[in-house]
Amino acid sequence: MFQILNEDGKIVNEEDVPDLSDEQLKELMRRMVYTRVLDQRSIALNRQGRLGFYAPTAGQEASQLGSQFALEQEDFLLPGYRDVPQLIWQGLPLYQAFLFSRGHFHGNQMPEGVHAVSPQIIIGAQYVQAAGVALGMKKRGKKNVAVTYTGDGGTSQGDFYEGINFAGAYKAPAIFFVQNNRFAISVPVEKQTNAKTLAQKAVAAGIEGIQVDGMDVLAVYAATKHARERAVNGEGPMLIETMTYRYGPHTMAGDDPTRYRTEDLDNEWEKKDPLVRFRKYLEAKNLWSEEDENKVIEEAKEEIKQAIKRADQHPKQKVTDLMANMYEELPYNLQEQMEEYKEKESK
Ligand SMILES: Cc1ncc(C[n+]2csc(CCOP(=O)(O)OP(=O)(O)O)c2C)c(N)n1
Ligand SMILES: [Mg+2]
Repeated sequence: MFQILNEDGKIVNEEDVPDLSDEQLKELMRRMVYTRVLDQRSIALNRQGRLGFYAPTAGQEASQLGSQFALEQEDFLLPGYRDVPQLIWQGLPLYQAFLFSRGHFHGNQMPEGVHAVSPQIIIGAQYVQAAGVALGMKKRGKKNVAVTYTGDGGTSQGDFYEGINFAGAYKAPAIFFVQNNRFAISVPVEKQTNAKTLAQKAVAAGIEGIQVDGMDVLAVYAATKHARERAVNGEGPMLIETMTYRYGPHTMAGDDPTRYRTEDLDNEWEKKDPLVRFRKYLEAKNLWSEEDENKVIEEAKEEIKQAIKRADQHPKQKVTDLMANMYEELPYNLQEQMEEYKEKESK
């Protein structure tokens, strides 16, 4: 397992420490703290009935944000349902992320210049799409990558194998993340596969694979940077397995983690917390203080408050809006339905 920063916030691998400025290091910490607050607020808003679908992210910040930090604006992001943080840092306004949660179509409309699709709910489907997007980039001679994420459970899907195999065959510039948080809802990874690691699945596709400490933001960043460089230089795709953990439930729809996870396991992983170890590292360099942290927390709370307000004020979704956003040209049967709904909505 590739690691740079250990649980105590100490560098264990001098050679691979990424070349990041002090400002960049602080920005990474800021994003992780912000995202932890966003997770807590999203859970609360969901419980108040003010958000819809939500998949908790606490524990996975290093895996999610360390990888996104290594991307360029023109890279194309294909996230899964838990990967809303990457989308936000790639440029999706927060109020739109909230609208996505509520099932409003405007949550799926990427602003100009944000190269991404909305989070995929079908497990693994984004892997095939990422291979296609990456091949398109290659054919156009673009020096960019397509980046996608799935979970440990996702690696059992056919689409997972199809995606990595296709991208491998065409040396398409894709980066495939497997965020191994050890559970697919309640199913532990040991029951998911007999493979010793998920990264080794890359071998069958003839592509590079690496297992990374997903609680170590520097390791995730460095691995992604490396994968990106290889890919844009025509050396083909890469599979990155990040070893991580979700502290919360699978989603807010009602699973109870105490029924499938032991307290010992939770405790073991909380000791590896990505924010704790990175904070220790930055504090030792005099780059972070309690004051910095509190400032980020307050800023995050305020921005979240404004974003939810804006989402509340956004016009309610109509059935005709939904239909108008599905096709460039409506098929005749939907045209008929469109007329019917227009009539209903006018009343
Ligand atoms: C094709 C498909 N099958 C089943 C589901 C239901 N489902 C939603 S999440 C999930 C588990 C996914 O686990 P994993 O890939 O480990 O990702 P994680 O949620 O842990 O991030 C399942 C089976 C689905 N959304 N799509
Ligand atoms: Mg999982």
